[in-house]
Amino acid sequence: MSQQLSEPSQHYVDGEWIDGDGAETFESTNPATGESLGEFQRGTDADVDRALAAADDAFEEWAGLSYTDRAEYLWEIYHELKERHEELGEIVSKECGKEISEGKADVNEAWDMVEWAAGDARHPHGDVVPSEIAGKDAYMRRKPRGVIGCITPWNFPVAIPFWHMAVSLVEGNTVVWKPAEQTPWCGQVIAEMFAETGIPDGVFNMVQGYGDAGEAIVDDDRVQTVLFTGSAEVGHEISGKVGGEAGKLAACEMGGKNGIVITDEADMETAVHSAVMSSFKTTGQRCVSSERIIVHEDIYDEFKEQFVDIAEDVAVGDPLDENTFMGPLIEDEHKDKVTDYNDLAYDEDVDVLVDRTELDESEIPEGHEDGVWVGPFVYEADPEADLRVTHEEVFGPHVALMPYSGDIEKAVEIHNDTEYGLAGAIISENYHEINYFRDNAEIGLAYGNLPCIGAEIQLPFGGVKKSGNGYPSAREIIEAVTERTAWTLNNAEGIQMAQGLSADI
Ligand code: UN1
Repeated sequence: MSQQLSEPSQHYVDGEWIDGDGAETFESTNPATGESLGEFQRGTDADVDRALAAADDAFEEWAGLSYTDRAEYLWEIYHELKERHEELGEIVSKECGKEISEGKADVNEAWDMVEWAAGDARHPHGDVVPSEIAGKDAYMRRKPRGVIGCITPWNFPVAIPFWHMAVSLVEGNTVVWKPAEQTPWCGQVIAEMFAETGIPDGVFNMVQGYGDAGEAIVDDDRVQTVLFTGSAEVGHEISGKVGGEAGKLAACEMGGKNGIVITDEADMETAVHSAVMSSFKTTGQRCVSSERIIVHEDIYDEFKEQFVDIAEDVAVGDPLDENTFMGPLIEDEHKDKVTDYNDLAYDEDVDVLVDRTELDESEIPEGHEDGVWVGPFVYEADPEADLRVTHEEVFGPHVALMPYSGDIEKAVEIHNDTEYGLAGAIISENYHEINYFRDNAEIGLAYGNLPCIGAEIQLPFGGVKKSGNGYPSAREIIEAVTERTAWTLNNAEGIQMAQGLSADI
């Protein structure tokens, strides 16, 4: 563990590592082994208050710097993330259980985001608008909003914090960040990186802790924008609270019950690969993971046979072993949830095709007996049936195969039959079908002949319906972390006004 600090690890506030106000600590646990990775101070309301005060004080001076001067700190982090790719990827894998190539991909996505944000310091940031009156100049200019509260999840413990913070900081805001309680070590490492850049005190602040610390951030009046990525339950609570407060904004990106439509004009290899990647990578624990595979009846049997074969065989195990496809679930409580949904599938009388809820002892690698193991669970369900398992998000390798008959309109109707609307994919070689899906699927992230995981950071990332109310990432986040000023300047003699107004008195 990259510890230059006293144990248990501290919060980073106002340019200093500080002891928290409370005496309580919590542990980070490796979900593949059950071993402790370190002890962390649990943030209290008082700790959050201190961080917010520091961020508030630091804002004016930070906002007064140029974009490129602010971006310099991010460029340092960009190089550090690249240099420490292997080491940081391993930390991600150990702390959140993603297999090692995914652990490294998390770090890769983080530097992509930092590169985008720091590079954005040299992009145009507003609009020059033609005034309706000759002799007037009209512009839209942006300015930072102030203190941004960032609450991030454990499944992308390095990438998502940079989705939230990189653009926010380059735009001239200050931040108070609470990493997920399951991945405080990643939080610690990121805070160490910021500390090493010498970023002015109070611009970046990190408080470790649980939901109560997050709530203290959300509830405070000094916070101008709350950025949240995580569960629908918490996201809707935050949106509800913040939505009622004048001048405060929330951008929340939540879960999904994502579907893949495979038509009778699909290439079978693309279909099987895309479905397997989308359903089982990250052990189904991406907000964009798919849990509904909607397959045309003419190719259903062939698809089912190939998909089931892979689901039965796919390697679950030590995330640090390069042959592993799926690591463990994040924690026991989550395994209980996934198991309950697998049990519910039997209660709802679907046809279970693969059930690896409990792995065979021989499948569990030595030294990993205390890991949170679960394998794929695959079942066949009638797409017209009103089932909880095919409509509620499980966030695990729990997948319904749903055969459909009819045309692309029917397939998309089934696809849209969920309260969520985050990600989805169509597998087809027919451009009419592909375009119909693109135009009618009720989702924020749509893929053609690809898995529905693995977004590119320069695209908007967010959902519709119950999946979110904003885009806490890349280009779109700028709307949540800046104010727009409409600036009009008269260069002519005398006052000339729009709307036909006369300035005569
Ligand atoms: C999430 O799963 O919580 O596109 C968001 C992807 C990732 C998703 C991150 N960037 O697969």
